[in-house]
Amino acid sequence: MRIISMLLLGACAGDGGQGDTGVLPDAAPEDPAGRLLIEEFYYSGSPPAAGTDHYYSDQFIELVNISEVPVEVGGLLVGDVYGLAGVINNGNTPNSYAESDPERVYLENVWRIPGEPSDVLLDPGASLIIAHDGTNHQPFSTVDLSGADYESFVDSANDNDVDYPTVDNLESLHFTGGYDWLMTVFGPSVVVLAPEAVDDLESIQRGNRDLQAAPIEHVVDAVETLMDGDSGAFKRLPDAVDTGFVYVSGTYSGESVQRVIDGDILQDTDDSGSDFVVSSTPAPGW
Ligand SMILES: [Ca+2]
Ligand SMILES: [Ca+2]
Ligand SMILES: [Ca+2]
Repeated sequence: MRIISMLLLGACAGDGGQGDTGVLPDAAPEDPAGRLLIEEFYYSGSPPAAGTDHYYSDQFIELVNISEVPVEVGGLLVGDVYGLAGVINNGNTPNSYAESDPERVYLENVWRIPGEPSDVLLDPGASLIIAHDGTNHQPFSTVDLSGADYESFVDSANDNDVDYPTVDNLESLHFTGGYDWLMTVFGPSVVVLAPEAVDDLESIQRGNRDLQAAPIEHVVDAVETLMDGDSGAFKRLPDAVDTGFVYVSGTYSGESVQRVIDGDILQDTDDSGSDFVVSSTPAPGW
């Protein structure tokens, strides 16, 4: 069994941190629904630095256990949702399934935390970081993901992705990307699905793309980001999952979106537009 605990929680160890509140000793692990939230999502890529531009290998997703009991995260699915982020090129029009099939989410890529649910536990108040690449991205970025819990590793013949040995790999269930799990820097949407969703995934052909549709009842949490404030028509998530969206100031802005924390409580109204704020300092760990 793997137990992910509060090693990254230094900033919260003092008074008032989420980790201080009512942790039940020796509580039995529970499933993730209602207990696991996306705390931060960094997708925009870094401003030019150290001779590179268009640096995006530092993308990450951070999940937090907001409950008082350990949460079973083995088998958890994470995917990015099909659809344009906005009018990226002249003539782009909304192409998501948010309105045509609001009972499901349509995923371009699906990754899974290896193991049975009880094989991987996330302690109360602890965070779990999923990295594009589990390494220290300095000097190309300020983001250090060498302490990430998992990374997306694409095992391809030409070895373009790096398998960082100290960070466990996610299991690739469905991958349609290039040499790594690059989520669009214009603004992707991500869903976290309960392990049992794997039994209900359906392959959907969209032109030359093969998507995976999952019933929304399996959604544990989600975040919707789009290109800008005028891109609402491009929403990918149905209202039952997320009624709003959030956006950063631009591609390669080095900005992440972070969960609003009200006192000790992570705000969750199923509206990414009010539950997340833009931060100029992506902060894996919390
Ligand atoms: Ca990778
Ligand atoms: Ca690895
Ligand atoms: Ca964080």
